[in-house]
Amino acid sequence: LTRSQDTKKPYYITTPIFYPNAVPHIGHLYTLVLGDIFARYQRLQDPGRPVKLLVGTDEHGMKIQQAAAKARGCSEQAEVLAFCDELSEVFQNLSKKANISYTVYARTTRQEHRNAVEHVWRNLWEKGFIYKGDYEGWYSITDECFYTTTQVTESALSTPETPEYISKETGSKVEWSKEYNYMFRLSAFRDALLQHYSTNKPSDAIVTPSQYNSVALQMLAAGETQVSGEPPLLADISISRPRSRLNWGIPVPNDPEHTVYVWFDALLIYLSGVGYPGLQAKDNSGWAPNLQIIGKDILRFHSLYLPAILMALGAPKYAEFGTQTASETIANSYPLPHRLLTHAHWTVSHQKMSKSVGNVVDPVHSLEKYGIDIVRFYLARVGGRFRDDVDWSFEQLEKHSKELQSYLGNYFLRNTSARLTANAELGYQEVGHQHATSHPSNVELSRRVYELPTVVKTFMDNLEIAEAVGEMIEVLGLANKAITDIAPWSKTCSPVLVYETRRTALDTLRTAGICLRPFVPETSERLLDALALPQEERTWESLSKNVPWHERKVQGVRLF
Ligand code: ME8
Repeated sequence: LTRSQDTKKPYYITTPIFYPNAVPHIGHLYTLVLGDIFARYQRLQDPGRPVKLLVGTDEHGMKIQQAAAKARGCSEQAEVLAFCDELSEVFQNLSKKANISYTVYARTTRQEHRNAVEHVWRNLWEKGFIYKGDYEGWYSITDECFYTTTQVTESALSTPETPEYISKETGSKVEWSKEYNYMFRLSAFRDALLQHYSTNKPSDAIVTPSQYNSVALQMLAAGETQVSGEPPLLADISISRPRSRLNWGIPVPNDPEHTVYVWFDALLIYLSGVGYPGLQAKDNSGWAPNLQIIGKDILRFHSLYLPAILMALGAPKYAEFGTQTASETIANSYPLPHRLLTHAHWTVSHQKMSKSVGNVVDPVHSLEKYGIDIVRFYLARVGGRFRDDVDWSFEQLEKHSKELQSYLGNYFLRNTSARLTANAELGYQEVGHQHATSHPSNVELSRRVYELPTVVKTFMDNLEIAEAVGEMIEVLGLANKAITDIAPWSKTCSPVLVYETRRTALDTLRTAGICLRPFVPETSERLLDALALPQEERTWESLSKNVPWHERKVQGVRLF
C-alpha cells in the first residue's frame, strides 16, 4: 500500500498501551486526549471516512508480575490476570470519563493478540530474522536486566576473596550470567531505517523535529565505531526472557522455557488491534497507522523496533535478504506507519510525573473538580506544543479555565440577552439580511472568523495543537474586544449596528464552536445546540455557508 492509495482506508490513530501496574495519572490522560482530538478532528474533516482510535493496556512482563505480586501477595497466573483486569478497567473508565472516542480497547492478554504475536514470531523465526543467541553480561536480579561492563562498578563491600559488583545507576548487585535468548536481527535493518527516515521529512515521519533529529543521529551514530564494551545502538536485540525469571507473558512458540519480551509483544498490539493476522492490509482494517502518538520515553521502540519488525515481516528469508537494497526492503515492508507524534512530558516541580516516582496528579480528581472539557482544554492549550516538558500547575489550569469561560461562555451570554435580541430584530426589520457589515471592529472580526478554519486546518495538519487552539482563543479575544468597543447594549447604539454586531458574534460563535469540537466536545455541542444549528450545519464543510440567523431561535444558556 502506498500513501496515495490508502487515503480511503480508515484513518488509524494509535496511543501507547499503558502498563496497568498502577492507576493512571495525568500523563496518560494527556496522550489519550491528544489521540482523541486528532480522531475527532479527522471525523470532522472527512465524515465519510471511518476513523479508528486504538487505546488499551500492556499487561505482560516483569513490571506487572511484580506489581501484582506486591498487591495480591502471590504471582499465580490467575491472580496476575485478575489484577490486570481490575487496573485495565480503571484505564478504560478514565477513557470513557474523558470522552475519548476510541474504537478499539486493546489488551495484550487477549487471545487474539497472542495469536498475532505467535504468528509474527513464527514468520520471523522461519525466515531467520529471529535466532537463538548466547547472551552474557552482568545481570541484576533486582532490576531484571543486563548491564554492560561500563555500567557496573565494584561495590564498597567487595573483597579480593569475594568480589562484588553493582550497577552504577541503581546500586543493585549484579552477577555475571550467561544464558541463551532469542534475538531479533535489528542490525539488518539499519540501512533501510536510515533511508526511510532520510527520505521522509520530519513533518512526515517523526514530529517534533528535535525528536526526529535524535533518531536520525542515533542511527548515524550506530554506523560509527562502537564504544568498547557497549553494544552498537542498532545491535540485534534480545526478545525473550527465560521462563524461570519471567513467566507472565506469551510463551515463545515451540520453546515454552522462554517468554516473549514485553516490548516485542506490546508493539504488535497496533497490528492485532485491527485484526492482524486475520485481516490483511488490503482489507479495510485501517493498517497502517496514519498517526501514532507517544511520549518521548518510548521513541526508540516506535521509531526503530516497530518499523524493523514490519520490514522483516515483508522481507524474504534472511539468507536471500543480503542481496536486497535498502529501497527494496522498504518497498517490500509490511506497510509502515506514516507519522509519529512524540510529545514531551508533564512534570511536577520539574521532575517527570511518573508512577514509580509517586509524584502523580490524579486525572479523575481533576476531571471531577474542574470539568472534563476544562481539563482537556488545558492539556491541549498548554501541552500542545510537544517540544518542551511542561510543569503541571493548578493555577494555570484555573487561568485557562477562566479564559474559556469568559471568552466563550460569557461572550455567548452577552450576545444572547433578550434586549439585545429584540433590538437586533428591529435592526433586521430596517435593513434586511443584505446589509453589509460596516463597523471596523466587526469588519476586522469577520475577516478573522472567515479565515479561522483555514488557519486551524493548517496547524492541525501540521500536528500543531497549541497553535490551533491559540488561534481560536485569539479570535475569541478579538470578538470580546469588539463587543466591548461597540457596546451594543448602550442606548446610543443604533438597532442596525446591534443587528450587525450580533450577527457577527453569532458567526464567530458558530465558527469557534465547530473548530472547538475536537477539543471540548461537550461544550461545543451545548453551544451549537443553543445556536439552533442542525447536525448538518456542524460540519467543517458547512463553515463556508452563511447561516440565516434571523430565522433561528438562539437560546442564551450557560455553557459552563
Ligand atoms: O511505556 N507526561 O507504558 P506506560 C506525558 N506500556 N505523558 C506521559 C507521562 C508524563 N509524565 N508519563 C506517561 C509504556 N506518559 C508501554 C507502552 S506501547 C506499545 C507500550 C504517557 O504506562 C506517554 O504517552 O509507561 C508515555 O509514552 C506513556 O504514557 C508511557 O506509559
